[in-house]
Amino acid sequence: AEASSDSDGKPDDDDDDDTGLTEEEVVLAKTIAESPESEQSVQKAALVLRLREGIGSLGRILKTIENFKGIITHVESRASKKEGLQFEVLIKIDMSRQSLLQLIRNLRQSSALDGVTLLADNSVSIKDPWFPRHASDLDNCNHLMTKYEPDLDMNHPGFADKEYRARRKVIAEIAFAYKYGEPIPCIPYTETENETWSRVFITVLDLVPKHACVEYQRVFKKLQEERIFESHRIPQLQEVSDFLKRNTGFTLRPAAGLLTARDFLSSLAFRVFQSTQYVRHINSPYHTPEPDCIHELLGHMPLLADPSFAQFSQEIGLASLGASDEEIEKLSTIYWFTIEFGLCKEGTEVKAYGAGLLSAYGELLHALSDKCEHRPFDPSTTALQKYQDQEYQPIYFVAESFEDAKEKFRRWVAAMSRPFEVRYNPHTQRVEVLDSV
Ligand code: HBI
Ligand code: FE
Repeated sequence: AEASSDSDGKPDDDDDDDTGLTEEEVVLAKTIAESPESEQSVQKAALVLRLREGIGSLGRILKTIENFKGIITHVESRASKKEGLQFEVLIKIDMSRQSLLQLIRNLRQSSALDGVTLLADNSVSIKDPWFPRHASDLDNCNHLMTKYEPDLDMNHPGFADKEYRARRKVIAEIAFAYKYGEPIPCIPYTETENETWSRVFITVLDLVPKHACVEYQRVFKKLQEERIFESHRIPQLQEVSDFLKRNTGFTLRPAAGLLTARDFLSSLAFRVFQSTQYVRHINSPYHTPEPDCIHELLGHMPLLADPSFAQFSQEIGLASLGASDEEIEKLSTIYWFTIEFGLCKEGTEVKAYGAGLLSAYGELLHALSDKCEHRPFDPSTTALQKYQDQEYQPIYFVAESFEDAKEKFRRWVAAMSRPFEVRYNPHTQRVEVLDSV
């Protein structure tokens, strides 16, 4: 099934090209270059080949990939619909960009691998950056950053808790298996998990009226009225996703943990928020250095249902598509100091709108105290501010309003180096690329 979903369904990607190969010789090929990284960096690719002389030629292909120092992570084969002993093979590889280009060139010429050919037109996605064009493409954007996980980090409160680690695994599997368009599986949260939620929920209830921006408060109330936010149980991602959809068109998809910044930001372009579904360890209810669903729900959900904030979020996502690594780093930093830790003016007061503040008692009070520095939000300087994710921020950026932040951000994005423009078409839910070269 994986092979067919990778090769079918996108007829417009399979243009005839000018390699001079006949239809018979040519194979369906799809290269998914997942990031426009530097030549040496390892990237993921998927190739679909048609083998004209039986499955036996697969050995030669694998050997060739090995020669290019590619690491094969997945192989699938199926009989081709074409006449005779023909097969289609899906091969996923991790490979340096340079070798990948060479391999594709080789497969294209087909002399080295007689009987095996590759439709080469998709290798433009190697030349040009690949990025998702539709929310369904986010199925390919689930690359985890292994940073702070209970299995890996001795300082994680769940490190020594076998049961917790097993629970995390079960919930992570749901995210890995998730495909676009499916309902988000319901997780019957345990009593302990609901208890952790309750504790945080009560502290947030306490802080919201005084410190959260009005937009957050308005939606928070609505979530309570609709009985989605209740103190005794963790809401299910699907019901929250439906709520967002009704309000701003945002939807959720389950994420197994911290994603790469590129993958995480790209989903925002489609008004999709990648949300974790597991719960922090009960021993550390008020602080978690990795995102968990309590942070996503209490921190992010209210503002994703606010039209102006939703627009701002999507624009950060759109700016990230096809951006260079340096630009992704800048956009992550802006994301960090706005969506995660942003403050905004409200009359003469300063309020919190960042999710990392609104879901964490300690840092919220710190951010609004005189123990830190407040600077005006300005994308060009904010983007260069170093941030760290283990302790409270020493500096926060204050926006005049979401509208003002959006206006400033737009002007900054216009000066980015990308040689094309992207535009989201809400009717088709596709990103359209407007070439400016
Ligand atoms: N992944 N699941 C998840 N949640 C985040 O908040 C998140 C992420 N990956 C990267 C990331 N945040 C930061 O780099 C942002 O600054 C983009
Ligand atoms: Fe977050």
